[in-house]
Amino acid sequence: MRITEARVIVCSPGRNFVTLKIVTDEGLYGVGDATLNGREMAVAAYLQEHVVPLLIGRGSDRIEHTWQYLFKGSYWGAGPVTMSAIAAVDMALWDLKGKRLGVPVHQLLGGRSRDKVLVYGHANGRDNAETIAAAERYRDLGYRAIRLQAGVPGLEHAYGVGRGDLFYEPAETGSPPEHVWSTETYLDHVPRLFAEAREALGWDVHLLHDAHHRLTPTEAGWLGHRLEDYRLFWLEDPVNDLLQDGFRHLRRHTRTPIAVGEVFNSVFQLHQLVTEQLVDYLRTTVLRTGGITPLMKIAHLAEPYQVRLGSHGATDLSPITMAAALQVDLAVHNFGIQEYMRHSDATAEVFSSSYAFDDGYLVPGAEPGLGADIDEAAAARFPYERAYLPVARSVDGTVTSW
Ligand code: GCO
Ligand code: MG
Repeated sequence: MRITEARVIVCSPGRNFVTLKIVTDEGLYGVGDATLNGREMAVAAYLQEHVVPLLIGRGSDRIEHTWQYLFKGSYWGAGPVTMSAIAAVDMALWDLKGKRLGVPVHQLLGGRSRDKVLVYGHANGRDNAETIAAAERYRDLGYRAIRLQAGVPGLEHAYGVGRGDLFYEPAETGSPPEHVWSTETYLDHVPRLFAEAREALGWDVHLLHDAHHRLTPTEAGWLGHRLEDYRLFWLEDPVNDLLQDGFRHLRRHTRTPIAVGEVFNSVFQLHQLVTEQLVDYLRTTVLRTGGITPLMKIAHLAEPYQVRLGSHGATDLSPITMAAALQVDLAVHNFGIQEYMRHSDATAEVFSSSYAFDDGYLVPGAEPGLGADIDEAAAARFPYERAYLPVARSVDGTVTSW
């Protein structure tokens, strides 16, 4: 099968998405997600100008070879724009191979290691009571794992809060929203949130929390230690993900399990974390790290160290990424949990998917390929709108991690 056309589709059904559709001379097509939140058009241009011309006329079946060609051929190594673009090609080629052979992609990755994929939902509210009420709603829907993000008294905004209790979408059209951040206020508050949550929800549900890269290793060690009493499933991104040495320091101070890696673009950002067993879960996704092909290698590296996958699954990853992630989650042995933030109704008008939520798990459909698609006519009804992620400042005005 030869590639005859590759279309870059940018749309904004509730938020921006960049999608690649690769069409072949046999009439089959494959789809891939290339969305990089807040910097979408950089990836669209990279694909259009630098990748699409290299795909036309190429055989669609040489996935590893094409991956290496695009990665090594670019010379500059792994960065978020390059890897998001390569990921879209990789997903689309796996989709095509599955469709051509008439099997879901997990069959090509070795078949199912499990029947269904444990997911966690994102409960949020302006204060602890609202957040706990949202968690109760999730539990009523059947969720067995829930991430709690609450507003912090004294701070106008906190990561993870907004747009309804079961939804969260940080990007805003127009200029970047600015939030004021105080680590002291936050550290004071989070243990109280989990104390109240365990009191209200009991112990029969997994609880998670995202610190969103904002703490120093010492602060994170202190927080992890304080949270031990509430037995978290994980504390996510406690420190800047790229500071691998910071995790050694953190590990000495807490037994709370640690998850990192939603911003990682390559195995080189995580190999030390894995081989020194400094973390418990990798948040690395198919999209950010260059596709299914490299994520399978990362999973295999992590398996003997008992580090498990806990892939990022926020709303800025389109249903195509979610479908691709589920194929990996089903196949690898060392799967832990999958983040599942629900997409908006507008997003569902444009993207179709065959996975379904059932009693705390996502169950992928049995259709060939990835099991997700884009309706281009529907996409055209939602034109791109420039949008930015928030920027945070400390109380004295210093720019800090959001
Ligand atoms: C998560 C993430 C997201 C990110 C978002 C940025 O754990 O789901 O931290 O909420 O902030 O994906 O685009
Ligand atoms: Mg996160």
